[in-house]
Amino acid sequence: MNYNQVLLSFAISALTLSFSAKAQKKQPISQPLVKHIYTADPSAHVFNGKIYIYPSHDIESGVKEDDEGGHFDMKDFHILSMDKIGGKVTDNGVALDIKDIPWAGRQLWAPDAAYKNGTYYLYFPVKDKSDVFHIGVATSKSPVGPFKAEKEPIKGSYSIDPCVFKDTDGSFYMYFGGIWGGQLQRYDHNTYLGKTDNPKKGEAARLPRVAKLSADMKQFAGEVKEIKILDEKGNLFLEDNNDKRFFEASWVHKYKGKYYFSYSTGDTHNLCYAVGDSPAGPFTYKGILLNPVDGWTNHHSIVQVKGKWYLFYHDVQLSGKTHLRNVKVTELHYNPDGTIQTITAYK
Ligand code: FUB
Repeated sequence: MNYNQVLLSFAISALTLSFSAKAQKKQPISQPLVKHIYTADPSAHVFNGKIYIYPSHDIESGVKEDDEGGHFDMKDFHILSMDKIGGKVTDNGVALDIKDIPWAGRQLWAPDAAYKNGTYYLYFPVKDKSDVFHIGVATSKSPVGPFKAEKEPIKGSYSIDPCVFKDTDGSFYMYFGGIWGGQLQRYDHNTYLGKTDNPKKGEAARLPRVAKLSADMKQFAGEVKEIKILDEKGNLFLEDNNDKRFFEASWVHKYKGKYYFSYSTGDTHNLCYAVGDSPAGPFTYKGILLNPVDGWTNHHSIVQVKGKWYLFYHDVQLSGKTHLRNVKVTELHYNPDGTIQTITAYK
């Protein structure tokens, strides 16, 4: 073969490789619910028969990426709504702006919402003016706001990712916590230790927290407690088990009388779940409910709509960038023994 023939054969192989890579490119099982803004961390609820999604609103604020997630520099919330799964999705505009939260410094992260006695409650983590995360609450008479923030964060709240679960007896519980940039490792027995290294191998995995909410939904009614997530032998995970241990993104739902605590494993990008008999645990690890998605974070909610169960989640299909995500939904299925069928977001 002469020089030109070698070049030609290289070019043909490169073309063939690129065509077959394209042919094999994985296809997402769901499409972004909205494309005109970036959205993430979808907490979905059905209020009065309509579906409301309370997501983070991702933006490009120009903050450089750092290990603490400084580039997740969100400044407001937009609430999405739809009459049915697969129906038209409405963006209801700005529901709460960081400038209207008196105690807020920066980074409005993943919210959740609840309804009680004619009032909607929006729960959100944001760093205070000294750069420490706490959880705040804002109220509205409408599920889509505008919401008015309380003057102070919830007393005794810390870290990120609130999830508010209403039990069948009418009690409300808040679950929260997230390690690394979410600062959960800075607390021991609810005491702030100051800036602390990320958890290390050999250490016990940090545990998510739960507290019952007060009757007015604006405070904790009791002590903040750690939630035990146990392996099949009844042992707590170590930090080494980072494909199963808690990182962030708590969500709780109830199915056939059992409590399902689901969460992200963060640096290994799984969404896992554990099952228990009480809202405060302990929960026993059962498996992965969503395999890693495109992007770094994985954060979800699980909700029943008209008798079917759905997983709301996000990936980075629209932008390809870690901090500019888009929310999606797909149906979730249980096995007869109550375990959840693992979802892969691409085929
Ligand atoms: O959206 C900011 C943070 O990223 C959330 O609070 C985490 O759960 C992760 O999704």
